[in-house]
Amino acid sequence: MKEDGIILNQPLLSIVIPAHNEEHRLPGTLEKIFEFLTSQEYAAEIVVVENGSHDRTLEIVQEYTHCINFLRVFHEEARGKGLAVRRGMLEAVGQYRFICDADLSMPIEEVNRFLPPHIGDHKVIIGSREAPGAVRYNEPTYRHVIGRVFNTMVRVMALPGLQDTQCGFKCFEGRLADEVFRLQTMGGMSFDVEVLFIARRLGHPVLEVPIDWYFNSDSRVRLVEDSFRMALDLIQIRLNGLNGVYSAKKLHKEA
Ligand SMILES: Nc1nc2c(ncn2[C@@H]2O[C@H](COP(=O)(O)OP(=O)(O)O)[C@@H](O)[C@H]2O)c(=O)[nH]1
Ligand SMILES: [Mg+2]
Repeated sequence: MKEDGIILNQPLLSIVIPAHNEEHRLPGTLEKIFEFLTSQEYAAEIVVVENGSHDRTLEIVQEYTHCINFLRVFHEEARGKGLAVRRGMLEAVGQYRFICDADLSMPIEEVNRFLPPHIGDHKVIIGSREAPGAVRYNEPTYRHVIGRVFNTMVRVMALPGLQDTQCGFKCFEGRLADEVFRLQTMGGMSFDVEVLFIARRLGHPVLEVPIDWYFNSDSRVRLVEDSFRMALDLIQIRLNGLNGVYSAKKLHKEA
């Protein structure tokens, strides 16, 4: 659908869902999103990217494409949420592209708060469990504490002022998404920090939107392994910033 940078029949919204071993959670999520989107006045699409699964996630989503005509699914071999989101955000064609965790821990009805007219001039709008007005339901203390420690590191190392970069619900204006996700290098769980760092580098402020968030104990995050990796990635992001890896000039060279 993308031809020479021009998008034909562009929907307002793309919902991009990274999915890894999600055969149980994804069907309910797709049905809820389908029901919600068909009740809205704007055009939308759903883009699922599955990678590294050992279950029937891919086949199940392929089956859904027969009954949801605005659903597309892609597959990558190597595991990594960042890899999947990058692919999905670049395949998506919406005027706004919304990253959405498969467990729908934020009710999908809230997605409209990430779209005009609610966002002013912002092109990067992120769901926040920390902004005033946000409510976390059922989150165990240990997960909350780990999250706050990581956020302190994120604020010191890469993104001063942002209270919650790790929530799985984020919206990017489409043309900016094409730039930011082309510059993304990280395929794992640190990609959120990296893409927000890139967006700021390109001159775009990030708006945190308070959300209702329901903790789901079924998690793909490997707490020790992923936390260690993410701490190292913060250093890498700073180094990349210093070395011009996120420079807008690279986009023009590539094009
Ligand atoms: N495609 C893909 N998605 C992933 C991968 N790891 C996690 N995810 C997705 O990222 C989202 C958040 O995962 P979840 O387990 O709910 O993380 P938590 O809420 O932070 O504990 C879900 O949609 C997962 O399927 C991966 O390697 N590949
Ligand atoms: Mg989750």
